[in-house]
Amino acid sequence: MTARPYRFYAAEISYFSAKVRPALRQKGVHYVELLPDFRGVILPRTGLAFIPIVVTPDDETWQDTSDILDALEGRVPAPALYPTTPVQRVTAYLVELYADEFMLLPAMHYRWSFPESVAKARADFAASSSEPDTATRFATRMQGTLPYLGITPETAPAIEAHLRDLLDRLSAHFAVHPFLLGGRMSLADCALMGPLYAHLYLDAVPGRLLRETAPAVGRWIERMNRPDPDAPGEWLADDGLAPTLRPVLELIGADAVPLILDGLRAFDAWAAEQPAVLVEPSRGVGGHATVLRGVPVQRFTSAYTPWMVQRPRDAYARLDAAARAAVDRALAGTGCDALFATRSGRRVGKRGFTLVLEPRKESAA
Ligand SMILES: N[C@@H](CCC(=O)N[C@@H](CS)C(=O)NCC(=O)O)C(=O)O
Repeated sequence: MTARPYRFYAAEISYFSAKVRPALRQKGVHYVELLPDFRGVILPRTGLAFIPIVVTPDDETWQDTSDILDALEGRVPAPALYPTTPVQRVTAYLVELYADEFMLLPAMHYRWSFPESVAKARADFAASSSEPDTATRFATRMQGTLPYLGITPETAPAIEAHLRDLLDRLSAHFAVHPFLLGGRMSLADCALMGPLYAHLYLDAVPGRLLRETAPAVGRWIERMNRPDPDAPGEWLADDGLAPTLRPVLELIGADAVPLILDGLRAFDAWAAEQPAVLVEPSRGVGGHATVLRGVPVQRFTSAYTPWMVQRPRDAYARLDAAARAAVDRALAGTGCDALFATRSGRRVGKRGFTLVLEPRKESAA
């Protein structure tokens, strides 16, 4: 008898769906991909209108791509997507943070700031929805988020320059290595597929830019979407990072880490003012100023950022002193090391699928 499949509610042009799909395929999981059914499945199961979700063969619901990939790795360990050696493991979480949090800027900018991209995205949204009016309203709402993310005519040149640099550096890397950590896909590649495949490859204006200026990135995208579960390859030996990955980490350290840390500081300042009990923050808890390539940026302060920052920080904190020293050496001078130099005040967790500010432990201080 054939086992029941995993049910993956997702969309081709959805950022976070593109992060999970290659993992399901690399692991050779028996799954079906279904268009999102918000009223019948997603809202009743999660209380949230987010995609993707996964419903397992034994009827568990998984939501939030970081939790989905963690759960999948636990349930289907081979081929592994999470390196167990310290430098590669922390790097994978670091790239996940960058892909999920910072890369929203170029991905949303190139989808919603250019009329040609907007027209295609609106048509794609309508095609993948059973309710075209809802899809249109959703598209309008997404376009309206640009200023909250810090995407304005003033910041656009810096965002575009960042993407061009990223494409150049990834092209140089993928000319030598099939995946970010060597010959095998990891969490880092999966996360980067969100912006690079679902938005920047499929959208009209950046799709041309990618195809014309970064064909090696296009080949990586196609490889990621069609992995062979029987031939997953190997990460670099001895917990190594490729010399060609260093410029990518330097770019993350120069542009993304300072912006993420400014968001985190603003969240921490908000959190310090909250009562000591469990608090359910809204998605945005005010606004803050940051800088990208010397350009002032005003952004909303996301309650989700601290939850994502905890992932690489927790992976780092769990290491013994020798392993931490190895990570410090590997990241020294990239700017990414700044992420591990401080720890934030109050933890963000989940109750069910809901993000919460954990109660303050008065005695722990
Ligand atoms: N952190 C979530 C984010 C999911 C997410 O933002 N999904 C988008 C589509 S790619 C969405 O459903 N957005 C709906 C909204 O923002 O209201 C995850 O990793 O799954």
